[in-house]
Order: sequence, then C-alpha cells, then structure tokens
Amino acid sequence: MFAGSKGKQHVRAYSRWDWLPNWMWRLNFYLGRLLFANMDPLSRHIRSFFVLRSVRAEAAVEPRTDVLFAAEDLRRHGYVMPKATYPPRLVDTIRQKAGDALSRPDGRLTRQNPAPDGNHYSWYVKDLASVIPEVQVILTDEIVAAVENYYQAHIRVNTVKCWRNYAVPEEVYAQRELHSNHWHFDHHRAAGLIKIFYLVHEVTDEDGPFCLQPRPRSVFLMRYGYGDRDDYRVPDSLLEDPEHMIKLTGPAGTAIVCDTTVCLHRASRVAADRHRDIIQFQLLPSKTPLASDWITDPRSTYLSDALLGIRDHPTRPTAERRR
Ligand SMILES: O=C(O)CCC(=O)C(=O)O
Ligand SMILES: [Fe+2]
Repeated sequence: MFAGSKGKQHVRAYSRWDWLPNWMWRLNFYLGRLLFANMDPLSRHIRSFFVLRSVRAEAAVEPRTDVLFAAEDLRRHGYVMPKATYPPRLVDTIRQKAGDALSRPDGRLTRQNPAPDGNHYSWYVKDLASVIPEVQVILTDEIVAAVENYYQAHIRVNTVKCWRNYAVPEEVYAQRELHSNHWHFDHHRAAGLIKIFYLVHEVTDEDGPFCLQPRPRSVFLMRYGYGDRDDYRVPDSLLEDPEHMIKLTGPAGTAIVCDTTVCLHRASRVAADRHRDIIQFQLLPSKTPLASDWITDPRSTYLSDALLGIRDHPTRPTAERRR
C-alpha cells in the first residue's frame, strides 16, 4: 500500500519532525503521492499552498497574454522548450568560457564526495557570475514572463550552476548514483521548482543528455508504482520508452524550462572519452520583481564560491539509503 514511501528516513529536510512516529510519515508520503503524484509528503504541499498564497497576494503579477500559451504548456506537460533561439555569438562565448574554466583545475569546483574509486566525475565552474556573466542572457524576458505566469508571482533566481559530467567507468557506475543519473523527482519548494537547462555545447545521445518524462507520463509512472530513485519498481520498457521521453539533445544553446518536482528526470550515461557541459537555473516565486542585476542578488547561491558546502539533492550510496 505504501509503495515508495519509506517513512522519515526518506527526506533529510524533515529532521525537525523526526519525533513523529514512522506510520505518520508513511501516511504523509502516501497521501502526497496519491493526491499530487510526486515524492513530497502532503504536509509539504499544504505548507507550500500557504507560502505561495502569501507571495501571490503581494506580487500581483499582471498576466501577459503573449505568454499564456507557454505557461499553459508548462502546467500541462511540465516542460516547455523556448521558441526563441539565442544569438550565435553569445552561445559561442558561453561555450568557450565554460570549456576553458572546466578544463583548468583552478577554475573548477566539486560539490560531491568523490566516487568510490576516489575520482570526481562532475565539476562545476567556480565563480560563475564573474567567469561567465553572459549566463544572464539565458534568462530571457519571454522565459521570465512564462514562469511568472506559471507561479502567478514574480520570480527570483535561486541558483545558477554550470557543470560538466564525465564518463564513469562501468564498475564505478554500477556501485552508486553519481550525478543525478537515476530517475527521480526533485523536492518541492514553494510551488514546484522550475529549472532551465541550457546546452553549453552540442549534445548527442553519447554525451549523457538530460532526460525528462512529461508530467502526464510521470503521473502514469507514479500510478504504475514507481518506488524511488534507487528502486524504481517499474519495468525499464516503460521508463525508457523513447516514445514518451524528452531527451535534451541538440546544438549548443538548446534549452528546456521544466518543473522537476512534477516530472521524473535524470542525467544519462556519458560515453567513454566524452563529457557533457550544462547550465542550470533554479527559479523560485518571489514577492518582488526580478531585479535587472539579479546576478548580484545575495540570495542567489552557486554564483560564487559559496557553492562549496551547499547541497541541492545529495547523492548518497544506495546501501545507505536502503538501510
Ligand atoms: O544533469 C542532469 O541532466 C540532471 C540533473 C538533475 O537531476 C537536476 O538538476 O535536477
Ligand atoms: Fe534532479
């Protein structure tokens, strides 16, 4: 009955409520799954409802009719691919600067513990805001308007990260999840969590593309009995069905805007001798309009060295998670 809701050990973020009996946690997660078809407990959805209501009351965003369509797509499908393309010169500059920084050891950071073999297979650009200030341009007015429409509130940029995933040797890959490469939902914030993923260079199937199950498909997979990122309980023939999956492949500058709390997603495997560089924005609702100098907003993390020590969704060893 409580498939996939393992109780309080499930989500670290709830440690304040550790004293609650396990059956309450299980029920909480079960109801969240039943009513919202994602991995957050009902209590988090209720809290979000009130947080968002108060943000909305102060934000009072005027709906712009030209973006209604994109926001509706985002609501219905859980993702939208921005139609406008980025200027080629900008795309080139970002690719070069990210490539340079990620190739130099002093331009890189890691947020993860090393893999079981002692190596790091994922690196982040250090001091992103000063190394690639051009990332600002990725967040176009069109995207801002669509996401404002989705949240029915203003937005703020919570984080911007640029990272590279490398190929992981077979024996290491099999031991544990290393870079969000298992199907999962992100944890819900105030009202879902909108992310933009932007391809720094051309990405093919070989480069470990970002993959996403559209919202209706994710609901189907949850109803089918999806367990969690370490124990899917859904046959691969369904999870990996290319008919239903969005793969973020294409030329540099290709982007997707998606709510990763309602869509199952993952990074896929990078082939030997290849890598994948990506830029990711996290956008959250806000009472105040997005400032034009948001890149210096002290509430935004990951734009500077603050990256170290801050964890988004930690990848823990499978054995530890199952205990
Ligand atoms: O690297 C990827 O393609 C997936 C990352 C991910 O799961 C996330 O950013 O939420
Ligand atoms: Fe994720």
